Formats: sequence, structure tokens, C-alpha cells
Amino acid sequence: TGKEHWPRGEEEVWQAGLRGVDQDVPSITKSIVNHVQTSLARQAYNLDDLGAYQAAALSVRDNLLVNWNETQLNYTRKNPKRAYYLSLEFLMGRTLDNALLNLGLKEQYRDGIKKLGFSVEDILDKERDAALGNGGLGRLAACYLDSGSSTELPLWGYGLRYKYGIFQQLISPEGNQLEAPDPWLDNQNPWELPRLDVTYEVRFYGHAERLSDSRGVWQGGQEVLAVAYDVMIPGYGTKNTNNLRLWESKPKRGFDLNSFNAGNYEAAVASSNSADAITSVLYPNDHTSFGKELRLKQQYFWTAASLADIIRRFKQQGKPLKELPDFVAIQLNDTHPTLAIPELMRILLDEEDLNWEQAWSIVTNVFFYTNHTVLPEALEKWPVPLIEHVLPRHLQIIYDINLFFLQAVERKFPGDRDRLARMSLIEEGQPKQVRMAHLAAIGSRKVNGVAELHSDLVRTTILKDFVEFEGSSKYSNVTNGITPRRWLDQCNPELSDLITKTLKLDKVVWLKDLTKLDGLLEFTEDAAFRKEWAAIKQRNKERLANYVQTTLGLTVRTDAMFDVQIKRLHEYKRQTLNILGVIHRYLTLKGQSPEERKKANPRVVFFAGKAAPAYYIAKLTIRLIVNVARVINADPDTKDYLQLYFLPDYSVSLAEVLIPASDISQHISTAGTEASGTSNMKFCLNGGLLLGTVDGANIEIAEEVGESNVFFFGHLTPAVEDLRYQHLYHPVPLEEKCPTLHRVLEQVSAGLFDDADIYEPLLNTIRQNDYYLLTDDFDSYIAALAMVDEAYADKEEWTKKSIRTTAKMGKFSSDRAILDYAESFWNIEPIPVTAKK
Ligand code: NTF
Repeated sequence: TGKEHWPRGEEEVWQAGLRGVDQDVPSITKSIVNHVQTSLARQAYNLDDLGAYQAAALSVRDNLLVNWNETQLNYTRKNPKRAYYLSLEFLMGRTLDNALLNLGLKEQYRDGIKKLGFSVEDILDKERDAALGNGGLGRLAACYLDSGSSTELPLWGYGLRYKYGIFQQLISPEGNQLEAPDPWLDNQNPWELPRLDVTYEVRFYGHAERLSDSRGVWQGGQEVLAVAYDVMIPGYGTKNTNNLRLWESKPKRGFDLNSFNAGNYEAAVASSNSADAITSVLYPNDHTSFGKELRLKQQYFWTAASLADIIRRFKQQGKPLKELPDFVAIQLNDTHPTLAIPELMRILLDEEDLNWEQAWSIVTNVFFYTNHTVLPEALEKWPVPLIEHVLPRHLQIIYDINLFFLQAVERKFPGDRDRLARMSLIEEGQPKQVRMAHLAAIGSRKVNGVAELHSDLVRTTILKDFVEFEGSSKYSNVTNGITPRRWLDQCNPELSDLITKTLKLDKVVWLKDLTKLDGLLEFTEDAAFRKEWAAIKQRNKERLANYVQTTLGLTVRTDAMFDVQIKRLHEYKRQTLNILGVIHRYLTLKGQSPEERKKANPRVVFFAGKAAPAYYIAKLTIRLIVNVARVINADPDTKDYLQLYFLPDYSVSLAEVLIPASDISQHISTAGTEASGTSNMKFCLNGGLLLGTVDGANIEIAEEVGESNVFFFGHLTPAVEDLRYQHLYHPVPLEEKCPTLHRVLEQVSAGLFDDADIYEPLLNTIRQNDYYLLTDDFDSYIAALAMVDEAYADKEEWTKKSIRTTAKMGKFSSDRAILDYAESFWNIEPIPVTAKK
């Protein structure tokens, strides 16, 4: 009836107070001052930028809270099917600017903040990034939340509230990466709402008993409390404001009273420490699965709390559990939340008394699994003894799932022992391991990859047997996307304004239907428009140069081409190919006469990215970049033509400065290894051209913008396996196979940039089996770089390419991607919060 949601008491009195927040400039300044005085308890006369940021943030948060509340109430009233995005990572970056733009309040706050004696830019700069993620997978989750709210979908995120996000990267004078903790919560987080009353108990260890064929009971062990923190996710141009619920772990009781009374103070405190440890730190490994007990505990803690919360919400409707799939869809972001599958089985079997068929049918209609990589080292496997120790009941359930599953496979492919061994959830070995991707696949309604090529690879390689068994319709594709709000309107406001002016559309219209960018195409032939377009790129380059000057004290020339590669350091992403290409360019310039050199296209090359702390080769690559930069930038012969920078501590906020400033960006993974990539889309959206391999979403970008507007090189995916085979069985000495690359390696070995021999382990990966095919792709890479130089020489033509590139990025809006998930997987619909009477 909805009646139960009306307030008690006199409705008019409530309504008078429920008007929301006034948004005119005088009300805004009043609200900021009020927060300075009350929430912060600070004096106006000694307020610094940080204090002003906090007060402004609290005032913006009031707006978000009103919208958030209305959205949640609306969902409760209308009771639609909802979707939940379970991700161990949410790489949110900063919130204030994004919230102001999404609320449409940026100009009002600019004025108000100015009246109070501050500048909005300075204040925005005081916010710390929320960096609860490693790279693309976590940032994708953040873009999807933005799009979920913007398209008014009932979509919540669930994650962990790490006390420490991704480490801060420092670079030593020798060029070594050092890691420092990221205590991002130190100065209070205005964007979260502690829900100290929303808690669940999560069990670990103990013992499990079977009560019947399918039912069991799990008791004893350790119980830890999960506490909810809610983060408001505003939509763009709508009141809809979804929720991101992050769990914090706490000891169930402050400390263990028994131990305390027995005089064992240390043990009492230790047990409480181990409960806190679960959400203390984000694992900084990207693309590697480690098998650490604490990581397993993080995964279970988060999935158990999230499921308990989802089921409690469903039960409030008083519907029978068999209807769960009609009201709930849960997207598993990679295999990290796969324990949700046996956990839901446990709840349905052991707590709700359903039989196996009923339970399994519910489970396999609720979950959806997205795979984000085919790299073998990233595919999660958990040792059976570890799962048995930490989650004994879940291991029983996994074995039962496996038994029924293999029986079905046996029926379809009688006597095919190899197939059973390949498909089993359990990998034989010492110890046995649970293959989480197999569990995620068979426990889900749909499985998808993140770009066309990647989804094909999923279907034809890692999950081939499953496609043969279950049919191909379950295995599909949703190409990744990015939110144009943050990645154009927010990071490149001048370009956004020019687009609005040129398209003669309200900004809200094209930012919510990015295919409208197509309308820019007709202006490529307009010289005045091109001039404005190029001038904005130039100012963005100056903004980046200014950043480098103030943070590193280095002077970047802005009359050169800006060439950028920013992403996690990984051998498959081939930053090494790029730095070796830079050395090749340097050696070429050195060998030229001053007259010849004058013909060169001046280039500034930027790198940024973190390496996993234990990834030795990746760290050595950083060291090489830093030392090559030191030598090149100090060389008077070449410094007018080539500069090189490694910018430390890459983050979402640094990306927002780098991306709008790029003329060309590099996405040069070995073909078939980069599932999608998403920064490729961000650069192109900002009119940067793409230099890349035929891999991931690069392919679909080229399809959109046309091959003549991208620079492709390198071998294609089908060739990779053969080439690797050649390397192993018919190796050709490098000096024969690729003399140019050989010469470059010789110079590095000889100590041109650092102590001789330092880089041998890195160079040997190339000289020995060269798994990532640098020796096969180097020549075509150098040729592609030369084509970029040539194209850049014609500035007008280059600007045309830049405009065409932006114009054709419509497909890559994360709104398109999230609506695709909503329609083809989750079966959910937009639930707009309508303006109140
Ligand atoms: C990453 N995967 C892929 O490497 C990227 O290509 C892709 O763009 C993003 O996911 C988002 O889909 C991972 O980080 C992981 F964890 F799966 F290895």
C-alpha cells in the first residue's frame, strides 16, 4: 500500500522539513559557514583550504543525502528487481567535483566559495583519492556505479572499506619504487555514512557436519562483525542516487573476555586484532592470484555480509525464496566474489531448508559472472586444505556441486576422462586446488568477457569445454565503457564547453547520449573550429607541464608532441617495448648531425604506473625508465627533441590531468593479452590518438573511428601461439632476428644509463624466451612510431583526426555498457525518482 512508509505524527509538519536543501548561492554560503561552525567546530578566521574543502564537502553531502534517501524510499515503495555489483575493488578517485557536476551545482559553489575567500580549484585539490582498487577492474566498477545512477537503475555496489587503499608510490634517487601506506581515512571521509546499526556476524573456521545428503551444519570457530558504511553515488542530471555499501570488520566483542579473565591479556587483544585485519588493506597485486589466507578471509567476509544484507532486504517483502531471482541479480566482478555461490547454497540448504534442486536453481538464476583476464597467473585457485580450514562447510558444498556437475558432463560426454579432469572444480595436485573460474561459470546465469576479442578468447580457450557443455548462448560479451562525466566533462571542462557550444545541445543531452558526439564530424572541415580544438589541447598540455613543474620541479616543453603510457606495470602491457623504443629514438638522434636533428618531431614521453611490490621485473622496468630519463633529459644534443618523464604515484586524479594533455597514447600489449583496456577509450574521448596493437577494445575503437585514424602495429592474436613455439624450439639469435633491438639492448647492458648489468634480468626475459614477443613486434613498432611522427607534422590533418576520434566515441560510454547488463542479463529497469509534488 505504501502507507507504512508515511511518517508518524502530522504529515504537513514533516513535509515542511522535507523540502530538501536550498541551492541558491546565499543558501550555499550559509550552509558552508554553518558546517565550519558546527560540524567542524572551527573558527572562520583560521580556516585553511583543507577546512574549506571539508565544509564545502559536508554541504554538498547534505544534497546527496536528501537525494539518496528519496531514491531508497522510492525503491522500497516500488519494489523493483534490483541488481548488485559485487567488487573487491572500487577505484573512485575524488568525489567533490564529480558530485558538484552531477548535481549541476558547480557554478553556484564556485561563486559561493569565492565569496568566502577561497578558490574552488584549490579546494578540490585538497581531497584525497579514494583508491580502493588496483587498476582497470576497480575503475570500471566506479564508472559502472556512476552510470547506474545516471541511467536511474536500481543498482547497488558492495565492497570492502579498506583502511589502507593502494600504496603510495615513491621513487628513490636510484629509480627504485618504494611503497608507503595510504591512510586515506586519516582526515575523516565526508562521503560515507557509517551505519553502525547495520551489522552481520561472519563465521570462520570451526567444524562442519553433514546432516543429510545435502544439508549440513557449521559451528564453532571465530565470529567477526561486518559493519556497513554507505557511500552515496549521485547520478548525472537526475535525483537518483544509488548506494555503495562497504563493509568494515570488527571483533564481535571488544575483546575475548575469557582470555582476559584468565589473565591472558595478549591473546584477548590478538583475537580482536585479527578481526580488524580483514579489512585493513587492499591487496596490491594486479593480475596475480596469491593464495593467502587473509585474502580468502576478505573474500568470504565480504560475500557473506553482502548476501546476508541482500537476503534480509528481500525477505522484508515477505516473498518466498524461490522468487529471489525475480527480485535480485548479482554481478560477480571477476572470480573474487565466487564464494557467494556456495554461500548462497549454504543459506538455502542449511538455514532455509530447501532441497538441492530448489537451491541450485535459485543460485544459477541469481548470479552473473564477468571474466576480466585470460592470463593464467590471474585465474584464482584456492588450495583445498586452506578452504577446508577456513570454510569447512563451503568445501563440502563445493564438492557436492562438483559431483552433480561432473555426473552431468559424464552423461553428455560418456567416458571422456580428460574432459572431466579439465572441467572439474578441483585441480589435482599437491595440494588440490579449487578453480574459481569454473565454479563462477557453472554457478551463473550468464558469463561475459569485456571486449569482443576477449569474449571470443574466453569462449575458445579458458572456458571452451564449458561452452561445449552448456551451449554458447550463456557465454556473451559486454564491451567495457567509461563515464563521460568524469572522463570528459570533469577532467576537460574546456573541451566539454566547446562540444556543447558546437552541438548546440544542452550538455546534459550529449553527456547522457554520447552517440550525439557524432555531430562533431561535420565541423572537421571548419578551420576556426579546429583552431579552438587545438588550442584547448595546447592549454591542457600546459596544465600538465605546470603540474610537473610544481610537483617535480622539472620544466616540460609544451611545443612538442605529448606521448603517454599510463597503466599498471606489467610485462604483458609492454612498457619495456616503449622504453626500448625511446632509447632507439635517442640513439638515432645522437647519431645524427645537428642539421639532421632539426628535422625531428620533438616528443615528450610520459610514463606513470605502479608495480606490484613483489614484481621484480616490473620494478626493474621502472628503474630503467627513470634512469633513461635522467640521461636523456640532461643531454644537450637531444634535449630539444626528446624528453622523458616517469611521474610517480599514478592515480585517478593524475590520470585526469594526463589524459586531456595527450596527443598520442600507447596501448601496446601482446595481442590477445589485454582483455579490454579502458584508458584507451578515455584518451580517444579527449581527442588523443591511439597507438596500439590489435588487442582488446583497441579493435573496437578502430572499428568506430576508422583504421586511418589509429596507428596499429604488431602481430595478431592467432599468430601468438606459433611465435611462442618458435621461440622455444627454433630460436634465432637476436642480432639476426632484430638487429635494431639488439643494438638497443647492447647499450643498456654496457651501462649507458646506469651501472652495467643492473638490467640483465629484464633484458634476459627478451633475449631468452621473450614470452611477450618484443623481438617479433619491435620493428613494426618503430615503423608505427615513425608514422605517428609523419602524421603529426601535418597539424591540420592531425587535428581532424583528433576531432573524428572524439566524435566516434559514443559507443564507449559506460551508460551503454550498464544498460546492456541491465537488459540482457539482469532484467531490471530504470526507476526514476520523480520530482515531488
Ligand atoms: C582488467 N583485468 C583487464 O586487464 C583490462 O584489460 C580491463 O580493461 C579491466 O580488467 C576491466 O575489465 C584485471 O584487472 C584482472 F584482475 F582481471 F586481472
